[in-house]
Amino acid sequence: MMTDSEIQKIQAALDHFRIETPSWGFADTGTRFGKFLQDAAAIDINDKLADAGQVHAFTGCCPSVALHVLWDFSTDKGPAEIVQLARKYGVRVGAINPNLFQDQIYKYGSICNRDETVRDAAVKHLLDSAELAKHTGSQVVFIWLADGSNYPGQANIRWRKRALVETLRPLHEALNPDQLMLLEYKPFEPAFYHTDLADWGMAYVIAKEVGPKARVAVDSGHHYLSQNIEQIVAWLLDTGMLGGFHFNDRRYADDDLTFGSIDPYQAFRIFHEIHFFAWETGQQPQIPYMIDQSHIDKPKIEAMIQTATTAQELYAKAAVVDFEKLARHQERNEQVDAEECLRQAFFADVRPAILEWRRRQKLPLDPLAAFRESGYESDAAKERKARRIELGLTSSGSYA
Ligand code: LRH
Ligand code: MN
Repeated sequence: MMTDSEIQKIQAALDHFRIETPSWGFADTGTRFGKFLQDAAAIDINDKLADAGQVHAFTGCCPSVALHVLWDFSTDKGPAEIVQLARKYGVRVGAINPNLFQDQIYKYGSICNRDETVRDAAVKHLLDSAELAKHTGSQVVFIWLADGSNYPGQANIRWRKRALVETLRPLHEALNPDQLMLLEYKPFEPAFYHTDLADWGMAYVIAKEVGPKARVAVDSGHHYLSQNIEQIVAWLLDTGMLGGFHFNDRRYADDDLTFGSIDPYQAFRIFHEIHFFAWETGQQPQIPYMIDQSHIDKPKIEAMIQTATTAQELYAKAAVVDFEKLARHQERNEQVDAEECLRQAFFADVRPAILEWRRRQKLPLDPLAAFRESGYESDAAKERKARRIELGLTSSGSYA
């Protein structure tokens, strides 16, 4: 049974736990082998924000939506219209994600490209993204770079490292004092020999050289299977360089599967390092938690609700680790007892306390079931299927 203090810890943890949904998680996405269309998938930014509004309405913990500049903004839907739309659906615009990976000019990289005109175009896109963030009231510009090479000798890695700092500085200067630029590292894909921002250390070095508004972003899928992600999180916390997360899960590589679906204990260990840091320092770190997933076959809104409630459950479990006891066992190298502190919490049934939180928030006790009963998805499927035919958006497009 949960003690009253454990139930209070869970209530307090859920009161501040918020996780941002990605606009692109509501639209049809695929792999290089194709994309399977879903009738209910979002077609445009209005649909994406409407669907994100559903996730927040049923879970109470997803008030903001991350946007991807080239996928969400257009000439007829500028920042002001999008802010209005978000408000209409009960959410707000979150992180702004520039896109320096899909334009043909970026074949040999964007900000690390040897061609100055390409680097200039990339810097302009970053500055445009900063302007968008100011108009949408976003605190965060979230940067992921596909930049890298595919063969030994193809690239001067040191030259490209220096180019990273030179071309990221203008964005840093353009940001408001309360805005942050997050550098998201990734070891490989789409580059398969070297990636310019391949791991946390490289992102850390570049962020330090760029300036105090630069931080490191941790996408849980951007690690080798043998890497200890929670150790990276602990180091970034301890150095004040942890900028935010892209949460998902994977069995092999950057699979972008739903968070906690493959290795929930991994997710728990990450949340443990954050709660343990807060307990030890007395500071609750202000970390933007975001989802970054691609729902290839799962119904997208259901997958997002499943992700948000799983994240709540794992965050709540990690909040009830007995940190006094743990710290004592750690000092005395009592490893079995120390590990038992985490296992006790991980295997604790926190669901009654979460139901209590939902009851207090006047939220449905079972968000997924309530969403299914709402009939929103079948209505959306009917309307969007017809609209797709009208817009001629019926083909999924093939790899080759
Ligand atoms: C790259 C990434 C990055 C994005 C994209 C959608 O793998 O994680 O965060 O912008 O996925
Ligand atoms: Mn990501």
